[in-house]
Amino acid sequence: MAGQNNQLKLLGSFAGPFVLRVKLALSFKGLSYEYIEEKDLLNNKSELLLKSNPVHKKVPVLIHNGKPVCESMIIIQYLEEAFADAGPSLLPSEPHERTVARFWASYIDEKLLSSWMMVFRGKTDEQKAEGTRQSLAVAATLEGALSECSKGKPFFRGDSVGYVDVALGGFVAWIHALEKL
Ligand SMILES: N[C@@H](CCC(=O)N[C@@H](CS)C(=O)NCC(=O)O)C(=O)O
Repeated sequence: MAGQNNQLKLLGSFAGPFVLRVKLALSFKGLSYEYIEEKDLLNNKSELLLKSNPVHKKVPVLIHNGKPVCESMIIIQYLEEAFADAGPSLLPSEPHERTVARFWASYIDEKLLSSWMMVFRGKTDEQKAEGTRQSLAVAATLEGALSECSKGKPFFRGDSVGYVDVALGGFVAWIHALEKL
């Protein structure tokens, strides 16, 4: 648990899928934190955000005892290391399994997101159709990996929730929206 000498703050925005990843990880680990909503993320970023994440100027940012950590999956790796005794470990301890989890989380960020963006932001019907085609191909690859790694169990690594589930879990609402589109 984050005690008085272990102060955690999370800068976020309410609909942010990347923020949700960090909220999920904090919750699975049972870590308490102060949540600070970035009220006008797109038009008027707070001083705290600009100071804490001067490179990307994006949320989430975790601030641990005054020190900022940026980028959702890097924050989760940080939580694993800085709070190793808190709650269940999200990354497997075995080095190869750990690397496989990182590989698929990075695949989600690099491939799934870029194809979704094509659907949401494509300017022509052709661009949107190409985005849909790529999204379905990427999802099929992910499905294959999920069924191979989970061995029919509910989570990516089997019985317990982990790093890849958290990487995808932030997007559940988006996936429903994409299905409608
Ligand atoms: N790669 C980043 C992406 C973060 C991101 O895109 N955050 C969005 C909100 S969910 C944001 O801050 N957008 C503000 C902007 O683009 O100016 C991560 O994983 O944390």
